[in-house]
Amino acid sequence: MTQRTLVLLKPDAVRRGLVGNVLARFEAKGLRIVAMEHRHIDAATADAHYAEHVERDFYPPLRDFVTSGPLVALVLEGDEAIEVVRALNGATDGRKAAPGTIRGDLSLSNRENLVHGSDSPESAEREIGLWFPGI
Ligand code: IDP
Repeated sequence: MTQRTLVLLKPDAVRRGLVGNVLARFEAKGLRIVAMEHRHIDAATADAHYAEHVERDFYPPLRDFVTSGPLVALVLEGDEAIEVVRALNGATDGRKAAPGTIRGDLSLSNRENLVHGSDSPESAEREIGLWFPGI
């Protein structure tokens, strides 16, 4: 089933010059970029995006991180795109993520783990509406 999913290339990806590397993996897999924007978000946007995490202990440093510099937000489309992107991203903690995944190959951190991908069709709809209300 064709799906759309919201992906963020977080500020560490931009700072480390890994945007091209990560985008190439999604494109090589066959996913299509249907929207993309370079943005530096404020705390209110971070809170809206991570609404389910705002009360968690790990959230204040996560908010500082995602607002620390520009990121690249995009919408990817393809067959089973939500699950496929999550598999390409790898486990949340870069130290534990499998080699071959984005986080497993390129991140050594639980927080600075380069990418976000929507975790369900409901999240994808909500997040795409938040980041790209026009599409
Ligand atoms: P996900 O991005 O793999 O879906 P979530 O559990 O939704 O993981 O967490 C959102 C983001 O919060 C993670 O990608 C990571 O940047 C950060 N995060 C999650 N758990 C921790 C933690 O235990 N310590 C620090 N940061 C965390």
